[in-house]
Amino acid sequence: MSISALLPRHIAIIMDGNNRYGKANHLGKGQGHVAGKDALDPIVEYCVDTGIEVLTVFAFSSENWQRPPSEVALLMQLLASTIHEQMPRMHEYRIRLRFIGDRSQLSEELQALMADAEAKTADFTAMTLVIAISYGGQWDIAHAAKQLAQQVESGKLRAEDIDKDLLGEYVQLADAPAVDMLIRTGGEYRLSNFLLWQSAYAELFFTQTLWPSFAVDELSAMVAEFAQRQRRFGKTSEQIVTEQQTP
Ligand code: M2E
Repeated sequence: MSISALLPRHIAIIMDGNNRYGKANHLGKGQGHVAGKDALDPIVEYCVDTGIEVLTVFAFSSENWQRPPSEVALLMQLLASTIHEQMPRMHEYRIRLRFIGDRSQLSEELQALMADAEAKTADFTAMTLVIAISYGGQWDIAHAAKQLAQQVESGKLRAEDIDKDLLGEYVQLADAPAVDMLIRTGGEYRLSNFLLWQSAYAELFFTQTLWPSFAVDELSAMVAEFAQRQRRFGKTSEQIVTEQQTP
């Protein structure tokens, strides 16, 4: 098996634990998110250096709108300032920035900032960094279904021609490789409506580490574990048993 077959092409991260980090470190309200914002930079650099094609992070979920209004407002502020601050780094590392999620829920100002960031980095090829904002896996699938339904309604498509491959062309990130590794920090064992369709065959990784404390060493250990799992996957269970019996 070649080394590239053992390396994930697409890593997705649920960056959970910011608020608990803030409480544990006696930070002010919402300051855990500020700490969380800085944790991403070394992770992005590791992924570029390792040759990961796509890194997708869950910045704000469909369900996060139900958080206290003050926290939602702070997160929106933080998203806007982060996108702004990240632009020089995107140019330096030649990273293409993309956003997925229901943009209609966001302010015109934030929507414009996102569109501008995507346009300015569209030709970069070192890696694609995808930020999920106002994103939910169920929204994503429903949104794709609605587009197919509209084609049926207008007579461009027959219902009987809808299958998983066609629906898969209409979900977010249809042009990217499927998620190979899905990581959740912060100690919960849930997918929380993240990339449901795209993670159908993903290897799952969970850690107690709160997002602001998540560092490259731990990610690198997970990528090594991913390679081990792929190695086993490439063999039959009989081969694995034989291997364990041979000292
Ligand atoms: C992020 C957004 O909790 C969020 C606060 C803002 C920063 N963040 C976590 C992000 O996910 C935009 C870019 Cl360009 C990068 C990271």
